[in-house]
Amino acid sequence: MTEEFLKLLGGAKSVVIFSHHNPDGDALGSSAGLALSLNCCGVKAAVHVAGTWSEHLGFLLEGVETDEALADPSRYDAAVLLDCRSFDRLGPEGPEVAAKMAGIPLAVVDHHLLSEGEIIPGTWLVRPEAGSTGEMIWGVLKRLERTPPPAAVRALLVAMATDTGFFTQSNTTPAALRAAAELVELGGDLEEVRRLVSGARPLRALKLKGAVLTSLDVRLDGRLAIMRVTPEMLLETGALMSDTENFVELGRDVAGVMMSVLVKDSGRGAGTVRVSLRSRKGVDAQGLAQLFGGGGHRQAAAYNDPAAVDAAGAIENLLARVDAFL
Ligand SMILES: [Mn+2]
Repeated sequence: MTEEFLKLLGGAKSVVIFSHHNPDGDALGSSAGLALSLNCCGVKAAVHVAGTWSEHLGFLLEGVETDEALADPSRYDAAVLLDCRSFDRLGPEGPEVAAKMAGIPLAVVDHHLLSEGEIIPGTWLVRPEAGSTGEMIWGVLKRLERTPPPAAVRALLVAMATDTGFFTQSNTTPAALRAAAELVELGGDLEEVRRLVSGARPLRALKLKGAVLTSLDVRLDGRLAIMRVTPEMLLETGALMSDTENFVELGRDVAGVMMSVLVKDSGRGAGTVRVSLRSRKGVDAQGLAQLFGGGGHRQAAAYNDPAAVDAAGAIENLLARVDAFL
């Protein structure tokens, strides 16, 4: 952690926090955890959320000041970008946000893999070995000697738990477990976190899960599992695309599957079909995602297929290139 990074975040009196488009548990949890912890020590912290998020994670934003309009960016003396490294990752509103924030010092906290030759300036904190951005935020708070309030402890545990598959995936390092243990010592309750994250889904999300499971197909001698979400499935179940969080994991439950793929087609045409990948150890999901302009981690990656207009097209394009990875 550079001194420059700590000075920027430690010295700021008013901070705005961003994370990637359609934030997941780690993005929302680390945003809320940081905002609530900064609020506690007299810093004004607001969160700007881009896109949509899974409804059951809404509790994370309770008590958090949000700033969706960004009407007066000059009120902030620092911006923080979490779980990604570019305002491009904010989706359609990325360029507008980048322009608004142009004059504000930026601190980046991210655990995604670096591209070759990528240079890390002093106000970037990038640790691809970290299990989650939540784990990194906890490290930052310790260095700044800030004690998170109970809601922030919970939010950071949600971030860590959701990004590590409840501390079971290969990114669950000793450091990740230690970070979680420290938060449990501060009063964090993993049973409560599990209930909030996995036990409070809307019915429509389970109906969609059933349809997605029905679509499960294995290819390449059982090494590849492919599932899809189609506009028809969304219509039939009344579910939203944001209800599909973690569905991609389902394919990995099939014996022999080395990579699980979820193709998400919301019916908006070319460039919008999202492909999520989860792989077993030794299979490079990120390398495959990069072929299509995406990224992520070695065993969890995603991309928007630039050429496909629907799920069937994205599956065809995937099958043409996936062989080399399995
Ligand atoms: Mn993450």
